[in-house]
Amino acid sequence: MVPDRFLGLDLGTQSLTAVVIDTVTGDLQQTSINFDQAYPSYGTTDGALISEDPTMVCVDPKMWVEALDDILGSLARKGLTSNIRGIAVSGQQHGTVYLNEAAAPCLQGLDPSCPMIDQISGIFSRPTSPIWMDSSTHAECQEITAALGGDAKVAEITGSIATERFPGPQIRKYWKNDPSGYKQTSHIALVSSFITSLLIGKMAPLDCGDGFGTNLADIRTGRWSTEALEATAPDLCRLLPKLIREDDLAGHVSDYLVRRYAFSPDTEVVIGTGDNPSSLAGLGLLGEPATKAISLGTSDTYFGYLPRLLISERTEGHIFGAADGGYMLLLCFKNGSLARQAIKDRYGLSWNEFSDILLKTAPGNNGRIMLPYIMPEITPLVLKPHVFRFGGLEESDVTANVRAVSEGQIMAMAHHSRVFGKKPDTILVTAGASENLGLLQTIADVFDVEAQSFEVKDSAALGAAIRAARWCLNKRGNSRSWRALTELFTTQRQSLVARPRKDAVRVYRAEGGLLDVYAACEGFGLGIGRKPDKEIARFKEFFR
Ligand code: XUL
Repeated sequence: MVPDRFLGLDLGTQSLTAVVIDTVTGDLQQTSINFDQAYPSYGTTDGALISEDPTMVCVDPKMWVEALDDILGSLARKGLTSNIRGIAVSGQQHGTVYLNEAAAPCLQGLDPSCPMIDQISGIFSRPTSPIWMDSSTHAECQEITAALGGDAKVAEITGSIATERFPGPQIRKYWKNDPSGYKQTSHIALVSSFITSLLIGKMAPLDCGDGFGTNLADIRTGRWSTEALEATAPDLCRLLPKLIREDDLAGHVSDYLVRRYAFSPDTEVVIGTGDNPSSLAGLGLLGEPATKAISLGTSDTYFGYLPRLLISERTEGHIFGAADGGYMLLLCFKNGSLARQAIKDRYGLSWNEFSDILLKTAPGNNGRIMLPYIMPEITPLVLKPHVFRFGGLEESDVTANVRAVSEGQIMAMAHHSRVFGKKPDTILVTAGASENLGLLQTIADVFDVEAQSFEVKDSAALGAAIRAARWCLNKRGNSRSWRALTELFTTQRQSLVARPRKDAVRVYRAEGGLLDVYAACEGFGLGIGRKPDKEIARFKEFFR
């Protein structure tokens, strides 16, 4: 059988992952480079540079360029590149890369005899890229909101209220703080379009999956919004990539990839997208609104497919584009695995021990709740880090803290996801922590739905490979559904399933249950509610 191979590249926060799929045999190969380990000279922690002010988080984009070269080299050494038919990129969302006039000619003329890193140092107008973990643009968010007429109006136009980590406020801050750097910028890429540009040797367009996560595009028309651009920075339209509504061809691999890594010159590169829209495709959720996904990655995200736009007035959650031209909804929780990891490390536990504690202790934790804002939080918006402990949660109590951090995070998802309407039929759980049965069971109990771990941990990289495959196969007249393609790479594998336990569901969801207590604790934590003592006392009385 002649292989029909497609490559998905996911440039995440902590690592770059390549997944090569073969749509003839169903074979899947994966390889990954961890940024902290491979590139210590960039000084990152968990892939990011957090400054003294914890709201400022950036990366030197040259590190990503090195990683791309290294992963392509490793695929070439394994003999995998020559018959790859199509490639697509998935990138951590919202990060911006600022390029100058030298960038376009440099990418076009890359010399295959030496690595990219030796050739691209002069193409950046800004040495660092703010990434999705940055929350330093609160003032700019307020300015944009005022110019556009309030939160609801910004959300109606762009799909989200003005959001600290999004490119619009980030670009505004750059223009305000460094007008001459802004002037020297001739192109602003997002991570997905930047990596795609490196593959095709020219400036790549941006898809609406990533483009709608900018506060700059109009979610109805799929074009850059003149109003939003004007509220952000002068002459911005000229700097942004072309915005594309549905999956399409970005170009063919550059001569550099052909000559340095033995790709065939016919290899097609499909437009890139954000890691969350990519996961949506990788999980087979395009066109499947009843199933939602929870990704337990660096950030935790809750997301799902939307066949049409939500028209309710909404100031929470985000609407992004989906690869089929539809939409997706998303909530992002920044203190995801980093907060769980901090608790696990604080008490010297292994992940198995962490999971066992969740399986063996009683749901509800006797009313003890943690709001683990170790870093500034995105949902709900918390700019000053603080860990709240309620209900007599003692720091010395290991099991209670494990349960409190896990329940706190999962209840935050259940509480805030109500903005998207009725609860899902099933939840697919993906990314690093999805193998943790204790977390899976807690998700099933808090949401009162079946929670299934998704067998392939790298659903974003798989999604990118599937997007490449689907577009290229369609073009050849061999069209396949999203679901058929996903199933080809997942059905044979055994996945973990957790079903909701009736008694536990009652503890969380009955009136006065832990979800109600959580809401009161969160209100207090945000400074908009009184102390939740009454709710906690009532819970302890009824749910012991
Ligand atoms: C989504 C978000 C994160 C990043 C990093 O809005 O900020 O999920 O995409 O993965």
